[in-house]
Amino acid sequence: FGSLATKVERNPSFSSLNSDDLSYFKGVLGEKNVVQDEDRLETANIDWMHKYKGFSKLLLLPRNTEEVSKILEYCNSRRLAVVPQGGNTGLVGGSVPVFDEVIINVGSMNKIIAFDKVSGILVCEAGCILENLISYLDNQGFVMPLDLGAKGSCQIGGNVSTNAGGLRFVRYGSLHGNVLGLEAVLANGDVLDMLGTLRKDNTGYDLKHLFIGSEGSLGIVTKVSILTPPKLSSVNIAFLACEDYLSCQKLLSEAKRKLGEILSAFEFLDSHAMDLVLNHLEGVRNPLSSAVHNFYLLIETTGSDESYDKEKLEAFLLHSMESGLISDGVLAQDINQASSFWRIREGVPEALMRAGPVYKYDLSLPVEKMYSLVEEMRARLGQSANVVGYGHLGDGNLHLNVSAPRYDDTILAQIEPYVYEWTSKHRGSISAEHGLGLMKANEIFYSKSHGTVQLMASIKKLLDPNGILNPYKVLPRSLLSYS
Ligand code: FAD
Ligand code: 2HG
Ligand code: ZN
Repeated sequence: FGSLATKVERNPSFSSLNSDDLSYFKGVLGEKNVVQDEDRLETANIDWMHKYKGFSKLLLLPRNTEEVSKILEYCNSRRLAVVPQGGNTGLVGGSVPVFDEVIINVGSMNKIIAFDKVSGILVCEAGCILENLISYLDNQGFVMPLDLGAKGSCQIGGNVSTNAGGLRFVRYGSLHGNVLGLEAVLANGDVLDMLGTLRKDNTGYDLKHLFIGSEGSLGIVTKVSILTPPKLSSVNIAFLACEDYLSCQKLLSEAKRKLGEILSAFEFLDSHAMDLVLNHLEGVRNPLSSAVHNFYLLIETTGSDESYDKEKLEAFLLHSMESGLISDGVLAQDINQASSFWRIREGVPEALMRAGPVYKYDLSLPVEKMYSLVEEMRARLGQSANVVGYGHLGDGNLHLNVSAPRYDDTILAQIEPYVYEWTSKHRGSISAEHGLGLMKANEIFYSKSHGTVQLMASIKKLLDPNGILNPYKVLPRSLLSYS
């Protein structure tokens, strides 16, 4: 394990579980929702990358908000630390315990509460799996404004708590815009009803935003209301090759100008990412017949006029080919080919996982600077690791991944703090979309001023005075000492 747990000390003010605690939880949740089974706990204690591992002895599965409220109130009074967990697909060590925190998963709270076909507003419980919401909406003629490779496991509560970005951000924007309301339970068990379904509501501070992206450190999200756009009839996807990064950049500017109103994804992967996908995932092949390319781009358009949209995209591709920006390209001819293009892009994290230990950096950077960092890292690390660059180019979000033969302090010392300093120097963010979790809690100052972090810590202390909610995560540990 590449866990940082050894560098973190357990907060001595937290209690350890005893048999009275177990009896209380069983009384509230029923025997079968108080999980002590070793195999179930093993899975819940380890993160998706198998990099972070905790030692929790208890997983609680509440079925409604009232149960969440009762168990949190109890944990707070007993000073039992908790970690909220959704689909456990987080990539920064935020979703698993560091020590013996009680794991609370709202996965049984998976009901759709309401859907308004006129406004497109969906209200649902936080444990709904993203893919189920996507299918539900598809049947209603709508789409989720959020899509990502982990959709089969991640929960909407986890998505909201990480403020996940994903593959359609370039079109629909952040969850801070799309989430219209939510219900959350605070550490002391108080239920905050902010489950509004209004697009406009300027009645004072909009506190729901505190919970969007706070990674379970301020409360447990139990319900969400979200604005969903209508499903449009014409979707086109092109898989393209560029030979240099400057061409990728120019293509992005062109796409924004020429495809603006229909552009729904602009993703890129470099040849290292492509090789990993081709070598580690079954049934995936390069849709471009002509040899090897340096960069691959996936451009998707979504609009309402089949012939107009296709014509537009084809004209854009022809022009890009003639001007030498792209060296090869193919348009998906049917839905199967379209999903095979997406499989390549969405499959990169899985391919990296199969390749072995990986150091992940999720950075916001000016698009024109972004790939220089990948090249610099390649030069720094030489043969000792495979440096891979891909991500949401349309949003200025680079996923820099360093795939190594083993987790190794020498390699880590070559990467950090260099990557963070580089990002800070270019006024980027050290977390574009995955959050800080355990991995980057102490690095927050690379992206936020001292005053801002101090205020964040004050808000944390106000809402969670005993610090029981997802301890050791998000905020620097030096600011979170509790008396
Ligand atoms: P978890 O991993 O279980 O938890 C994540 C964090 O949220 C933790 O801090 C946890 O404590 C907290 N949390 C979970 N549920 C709740 C709740 N109900 N209330 C309060 N706190 C809660 N992220 C992107 O932004 N864009 C991507 O494109 C993307 N693609 C991914 C692809 C793959 C293959 C994988 C494995 C991950 C990807 N991610 C991506 C990471 C991303 O953070 C998650 O997939 C997702 O948003 C987390 O949801 P989850 O339910 O799995 O939450
Ligand atoms: C993606 O965009 C995810 O595929 C995962 O955010 C990124 O693995 C990563 O670094
Ligand atoms: Zn991503």
